[in-house]
Amino acid sequence: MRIRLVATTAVAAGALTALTAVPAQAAEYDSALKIRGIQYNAPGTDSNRCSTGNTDEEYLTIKNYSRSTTVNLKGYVVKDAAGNKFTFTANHTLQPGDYVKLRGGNGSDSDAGNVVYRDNCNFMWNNDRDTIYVYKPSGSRADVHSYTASGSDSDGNGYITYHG
Ligand SMILES: [Ca+2]
Ligand SMILES: [Ca+2]
Repeated sequence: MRIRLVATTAVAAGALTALTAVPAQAAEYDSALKIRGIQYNAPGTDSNRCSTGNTDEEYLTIKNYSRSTTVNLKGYVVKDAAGNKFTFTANHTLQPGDYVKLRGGNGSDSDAGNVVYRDNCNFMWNNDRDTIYVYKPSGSRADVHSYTASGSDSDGNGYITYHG
């Protein structure tokens, strides 16, 4: 985040410290689970054929950033800008530092393998721009990030890192 100081002479040392301490993400939520990153554009030519397509190469990674709390994904909801929605319906525990890849397509969900499939062969995340919403089972928001391919993916590999 670039901060442009206009009236440099008027800025006291204390104010400058406060400015530089402001995090790049303006709105952060009190949530253990946040978005680690997203492969919004699956490598190769997109094909949503269930048998031979590459929807499973499009994935969202959600990580537990808490140092002490284990979280069950059951009841968590992911939405895109258009309102397409996926609900984690099965128990899947994320220990501190643990993560899950929510992949498109069909496959075997695995807690040990850190993967859940959307069981839908259509792509969810737009290749040009979209917004990723994560909601707690209570309905309150856990995390949200918007992206554009031109502005958020500088190396153009279809992957964007958020909380890392
Ligand atoms: Ca996509
Ligand atoms: Ca990238």
